Amino acid sequence: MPPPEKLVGIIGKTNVGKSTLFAALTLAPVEIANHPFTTIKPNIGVGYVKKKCVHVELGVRCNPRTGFCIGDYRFIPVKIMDVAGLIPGASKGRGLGNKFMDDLRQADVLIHVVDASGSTSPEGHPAKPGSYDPVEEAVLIRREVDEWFKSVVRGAWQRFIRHVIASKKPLDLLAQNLSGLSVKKHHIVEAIRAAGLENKKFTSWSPEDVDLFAVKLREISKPIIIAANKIDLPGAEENLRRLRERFGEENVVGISALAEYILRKAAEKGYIEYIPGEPGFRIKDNASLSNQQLRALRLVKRNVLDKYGTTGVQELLNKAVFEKLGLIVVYPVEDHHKYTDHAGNVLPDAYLVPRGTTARELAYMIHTELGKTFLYAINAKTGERVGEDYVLRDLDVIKIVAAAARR
Ligand SMILES: Nc1nc2c(ncn2[C@@H]2O[C@H](COP(=O)(O)OP(=O)(O)OP(=O)(O)O)[C@@H](O)[C@H]2O)c(=O)[nH]1
Ligand SMILES: [Mg+2]
Repeated sequence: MPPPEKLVGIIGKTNVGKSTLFAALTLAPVEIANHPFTTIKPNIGVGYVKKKCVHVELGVRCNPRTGFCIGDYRFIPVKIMDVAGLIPGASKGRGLGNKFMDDLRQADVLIHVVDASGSTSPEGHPAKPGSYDPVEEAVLIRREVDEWFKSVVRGAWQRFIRHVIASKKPLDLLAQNLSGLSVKKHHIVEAIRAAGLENKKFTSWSPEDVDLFAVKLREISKPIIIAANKIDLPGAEENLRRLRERFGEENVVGISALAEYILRKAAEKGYIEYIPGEPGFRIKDNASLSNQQLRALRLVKRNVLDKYGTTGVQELLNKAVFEKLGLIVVYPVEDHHKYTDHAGNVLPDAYLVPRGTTARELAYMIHTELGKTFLYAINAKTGERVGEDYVLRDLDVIKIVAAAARR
C-alpha cells in the first residue's frame, strides 16, 4: 500500500477565492460566486505537486501509474479539500460558525487564503480594492482556526484525563484520543515541549495549559501557509509585502487563483499550451478565441505573469507539501537496472515520504509483507546495497529485496 495521500486543506474568510483556488488546482467543477458563503459542503479533489522527475537524471522515459510527467516534471497527486468560509467571531457562532472545520481534522497542512487586495469586508461582502487590511484579516481568521482546534483538543483532553491515572503509557493514550485530528505522537511530544509543559504532570495541567498545548499542536501538526490572493488587483503588491513582513517570507505566497484558473481551463479546452507553474503560455495556432477570452488572457499576462513571473499557485502547493510538511520524493522499483515494476513500467511510482524515512519503513509502505520480510535494499542509481536503517534521500530510486513471501 503506497503512503496515504497527503490532505491539503483550504481555509480562509468567506468570499476570498478559496473555491477558485480549489478549482485551479483540481479542475473540478465547483461553485464560485462573488458573495459570502457560496460553499457550504466541502469540495474534495486531487491536485498535483510538481517536481523535476528523476527520469531526467537517469535518461529514461517514465510510465507513471499515478500522476503524470510533462517534459522534465513529475506531477504527484495530493488530496485537496475546500471548505466553507469563516468570518471573525465564527467560534462564537457567527456566519456559519466553525463546526464545518471538523471536515479538516484529517488535513496535514492548511492553505489560508487571504484577500491581499483588501476588497472583501470582514463578513465577505465585495468592496473596492484597498478598503480592508489583509494583515488584520489573516490575524483574525487564524485566531478562529485556533479556537476551532482548541475546542476539538479540549474534548479529546477530557476523555483522556478521565483515564490517565490508570494508564501506564499516558502519551500513547493521549495520541489515541487525538488520532481523529491526524496527530502523531511525535507532534504531541513537540507541542508539549513548545508549550513548556514537559515537567508538569498531565493531571495538574490548567485549562490555560491545555489551550496553549492545543495552539502549539495546531502549529506543529497542521502548519499554515498563507496564500495572498488576488495579486492581479491594485494595492495587492504592497499588502503582499506587509503580509510577508508580519508572517515571514517563507510563510506567504502571492497568488492569483483566478489567473491560474483561466490558464488551466484554457489549456484543458485546448486553446493554449500552459504547464502549471510556468511563467508563460502560448495560444495555439488553430484556437478560435472570442474577444472576451483574448482579453482575459491578455490581462493574466499583463497583471500577473509579466509582473510576478507566475500565478504563484503551483509554487504555493509545492511549498505547502515539500517545505511545510518536509516531504521528499522516492521511486520504488522492482528492477533496479531498468527502473521498472514487474510489468515493465518505468518509474511507475513516485512516493511522497517524510524526510528521515528509512529503507525498511519504505518497504512497509509498499506492502506490510515486504516490510516484515525485508532483507536489504538496492540504491538503483549507484547499484549499492543498503541496510534497513538507510535514510532515504530525495529522488532516490530504491529496490527492496525481501525473503520469499511466507504462505
Ligand atoms: N481579481 C480576482 N478575483 C478573484 C481571484 N480569485 C477569486 N476571485 C473572485 O473572488 C470571488 C469569490 O471567489 P470564490 O472562489 O467563490 O470564494 P470562496 O472563498 O470560495 O467563497 P465562499 O465559498 O463563499 O466562502 C469570485 O468572484 C472570484 O472570481 C483572483 O485571483 N483575482
Ligand atoms: Mg467557496
